[in-house]
Amino acid sequence: MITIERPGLRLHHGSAWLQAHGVETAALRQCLVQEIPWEQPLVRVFGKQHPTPRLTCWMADPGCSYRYSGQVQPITPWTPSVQALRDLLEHELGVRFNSLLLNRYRSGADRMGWHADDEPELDNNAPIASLSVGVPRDLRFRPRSAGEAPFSVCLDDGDLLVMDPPTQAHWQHALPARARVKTERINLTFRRIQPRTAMQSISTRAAFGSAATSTQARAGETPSPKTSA
Ligand SMILES: O=C(O)CCC(=O)C(=O)O
Repeated sequence: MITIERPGLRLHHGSAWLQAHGVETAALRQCLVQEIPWEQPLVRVFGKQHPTPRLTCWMADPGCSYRYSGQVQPITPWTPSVQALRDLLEHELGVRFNSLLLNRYRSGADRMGWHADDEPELDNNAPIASLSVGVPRDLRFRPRSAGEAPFSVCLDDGDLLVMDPPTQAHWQHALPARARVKTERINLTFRRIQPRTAMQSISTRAAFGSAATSTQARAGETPSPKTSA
């Protein structure tokens, strides 16, 4: 694993981490495509509804619900292949994740806007662990206040990226569109949330990536780097 450090940020990047742990990523991707009930929720941005520019699924322990664009999303129970990944991460990182956002980017047109995973219901002492399968995509990072230069981490098939606290307090991330990318990528971002306060929105803040406020973020256009969530 490579550690990337900046003021207020610490990431651990494991290349081909899944393959190194015996996972066949092409088979995993096929399995996820088939077994996950993918949805394309509508999100309200500046009073207008838009389909989120990617497919998603919220998977979690009972009680770990969240609200998306004003609607409570159903919890999808852990599927066998995702449960196996959760167990592997627990074994390797010593963290029991209780919730997961899956994002399926069908091509380079699908994207996610600037946001930080800093909702109040998240356990801000726990890391966030992200697994990627499929075509490589750049995950961009930028500081929430001026000073440090933005940078990218290229997340390739099978990669693990762990974001340690307090990264979310000081940095945002985004997955920009890439016109030349024609094939698919699935990302699984495992989190620890506090079930009591879980009825809150991961995504009302992140729908279209204009990155502006926590009610808009996360979907996909590239906003001004000056804007913070
Ligand atoms: O697809 C990715 O790598 C980013 C996912 C992400 O930012 C999130 O789920 O919060």
